[in-house]
Amino acid sequence: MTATKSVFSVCGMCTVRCPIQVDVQDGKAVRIQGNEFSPLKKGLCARGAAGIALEQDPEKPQTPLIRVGERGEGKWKAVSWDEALDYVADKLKGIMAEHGPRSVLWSDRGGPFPDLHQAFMRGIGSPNYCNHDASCARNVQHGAQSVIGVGRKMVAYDLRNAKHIILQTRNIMEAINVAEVNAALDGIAGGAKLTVIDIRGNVSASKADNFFLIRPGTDYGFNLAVIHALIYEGLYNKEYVEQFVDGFEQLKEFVKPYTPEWAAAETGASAEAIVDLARQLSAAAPSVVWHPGWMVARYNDSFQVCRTAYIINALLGSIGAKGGLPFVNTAKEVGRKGLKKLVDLFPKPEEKRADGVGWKYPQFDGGPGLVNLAYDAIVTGEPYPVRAYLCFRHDPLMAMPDPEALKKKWEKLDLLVSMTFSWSDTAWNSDVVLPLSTYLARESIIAGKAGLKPQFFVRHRAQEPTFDSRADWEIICGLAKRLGLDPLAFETIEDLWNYQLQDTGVSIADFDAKGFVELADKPLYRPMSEITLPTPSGKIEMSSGKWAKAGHDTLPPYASPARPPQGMFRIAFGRVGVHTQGHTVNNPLLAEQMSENVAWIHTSRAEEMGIADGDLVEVFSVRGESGKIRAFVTDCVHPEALFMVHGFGHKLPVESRAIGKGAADQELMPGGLESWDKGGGCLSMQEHFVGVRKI
Ligand SMILES: Nc1nc2c(c(=O)[nH]1)N[C@H]1C(S)=C(S)[C@@H](COP(=O)(O)OP(=O)(O)OC[C@H]3O[C@@H](n4cnc5c(=O)[nH]c(N)nc54)[C@H](O)[C@@H]3O)O[C@H]1N2
Ligand SMILES: Nc1nc2c(c(=O)[nH]1)N[C@H]1C(S)=C(S)[C@@H](COP(=O)(O)OP(=O)(O)OC[C@H]3O[C@@H](n4cnc5c(=O)[nH]c(N)nc54)[C@H](O)[C@@H]3O)O[C@H]1N2
Ligand code: SF4
Ligand SMILES: [Mo]
Repeated sequence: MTATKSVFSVCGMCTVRCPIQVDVQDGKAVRIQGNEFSPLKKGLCARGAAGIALEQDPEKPQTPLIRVGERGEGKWKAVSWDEALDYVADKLKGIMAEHGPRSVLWSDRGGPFPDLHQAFMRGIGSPNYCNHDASCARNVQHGAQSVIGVGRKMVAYDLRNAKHIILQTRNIMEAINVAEVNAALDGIAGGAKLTVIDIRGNVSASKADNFFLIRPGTDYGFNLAVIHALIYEGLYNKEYVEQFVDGFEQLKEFVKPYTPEWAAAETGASAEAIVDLARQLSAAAPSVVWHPGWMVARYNDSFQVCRTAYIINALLGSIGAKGGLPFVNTAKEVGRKGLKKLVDLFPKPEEKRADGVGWKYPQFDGGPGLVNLAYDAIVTGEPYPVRAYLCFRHDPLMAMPDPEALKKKWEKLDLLVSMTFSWSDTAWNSDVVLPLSTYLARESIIAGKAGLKPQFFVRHRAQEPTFDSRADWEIICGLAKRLGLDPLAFETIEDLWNYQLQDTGVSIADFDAKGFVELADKPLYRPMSEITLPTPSGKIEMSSGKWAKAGHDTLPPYASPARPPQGMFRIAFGRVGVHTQGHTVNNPLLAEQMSENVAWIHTSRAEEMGIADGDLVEVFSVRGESGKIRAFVTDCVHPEALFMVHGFGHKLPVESRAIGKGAADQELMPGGLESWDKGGGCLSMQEHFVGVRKI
């Protein structure tokens, strides 16, 4: 046995991308820990520790595959990488010759490395780069942009220094980002209060000082009442508002009817508790973090929930404050040069986007677009036909509502390629599967991370791939070469890294010590007076000028969510600590931790229906789709909600540990692809009712 070497890398078990160090023995990864030089110290979450099982698991695509049967039939021809890349490149050439480069659509799972993907799309001349975010955090992104003019990650959520943390639709203790969990726990240990606003008692709620179990979908009403209390009880920061806020009088007038008493009837929270919360916040201000949420693709007014979270932070003076939401720094703000972008290798296509973002919807962020709207162009041919879809590390058939409707939308595609490190519903329904090496067996491009201390970080390959898979850069540069995109046809990862680093004063060797390179010695908190906000007014906007110009009212009246019809529930979903979305359910180690999901049903409702805890029940949609799942009967969920952890109910025969375990929430949302929040762009996945019957 040879000595163990330790390789600095980046976890890929979820999108958070924590810094890790991997022990490698005889060319195989044997142990993963958090990067000891990072805020993780050596800690990691359960999923991160299970990465080795993923690498070694034979139940994943092991070679490139080309479909030989019908889509979804599961009949494949195994081919070499040359054959697979030639096949995809030839198909793309044919489609582009007939329908133009704009007919090619790309989607991925976002994260820190999309520069390479965007460069590829620019290279071929298509404007249609998208990511998954319409089913995740677009409403927060647009919420931030509408209030402070910049994206949600351009402020930090300074949990470690906070005096009061509010989690609304945000379950920090189970929907994990390791550094964030550590910061929140440090904050709480240092005396910060924790308030949780949720529809069920989750793990975060178990640590809360104040817990509001509210009626599902009433958060906007709750927040308007908090704003009412802050303003009419004189609890907001008047100086800050005068200096930095635009539209305060309009907001004050708007929230007049939304008293705490009104909200009590609407949300189920008591008026006194809402006023008391406002007082607690005022006492802790400006070191308050009212978290604007993460997975907020839930309701038609979720954008307003995110916006009002930022507005509350602004009224408390916490935007820009230490212990609140300080502005982060990029390389530029600390006097350094950023990475050279791969997208700059090619000119920006002039063509408008197929999803309407930037022209039909000028208020939305053009970067990742709204992929669900791009699918409509496949069906309608408007504004032009989309005929090829390259789906990278993204499983829309699990991540979007109503998979049967989505498959129908994809029928007219001439080419559907899935690049993935595990089987997924989307891979199974593709024409070509290109197996991506797991994060332990691939390098990634260098990424820049804005922060109080900005940094560059890199993923090294810890071991060679167990099966015949390739790194993302190998796949994309291989396609680039075949399509004549010479500037992007890098032959080695070092060439690529050197291109990125060329103006930065940082060399690849500088990453050897810690796996990342910090661009500043200590955290830089910039005072509000030094911040230039790119909103139309230059101030924090209570009513967005940009959205108003696009014809959208950002202080709309509250609309009460419909009550479920007699005997039915509102579907609700979320995460659990030991799984990531749908793609770890078949992981040998994590399947052992939790092999199926359960349906949370309130005790009173279960009694009415004769359902006991642990009973097998059938949950059905209004259109008749159904799933079998065990009931978890509890007092800790709102009686209107039926909650389940997302990602279960797999049907693929190639996943022996996941098949037939639990139910799939996305299948219980008929017509869900057409239901989206016009303010923020996210799908509204909890605007659906389900029924339950005992089997
Ligand atoms: N009904 C319902 N729908 C949802 C959600 C829900 O709770 N309920 N959650 C939504 C949310 S918040 C999101 S972010 C999306 C997520 O849904 P997706 O965007 O599809 O994301 P993942 O499941 O994380 O990963 C997608 C695929 O990429 C593959 N993959 C390849 N390489 C990698 C890698 O390096 N790392 C990782 N992690 N995966 C890789 C995985 O195997 C998986 O098949 O789904 C959304 N959709
Ligand atoms: N372990 C683990 N960690 C993850 C992930 C994972 O898959 N697994 N995924 C990552 C990703 S992609 C994301 S986006 C984040 C998601 O992070 P979060 O958004 O924090 O996680 P969720 O569990 O989706 O939802 C948070 C809470 O919203 C509650 N909720 C549902 N409906 C309502 C409502 O109407 N009102 C209120 N107030 N609350 C409601 C749910 O009960 C849940 O407790 O997690 C990230 N971290
Ligand atoms: S939160 Fe867990 S799974 Fe996600 S990147 Fe970090 S260690 Fe990996
Ligand atoms: Mo997400």
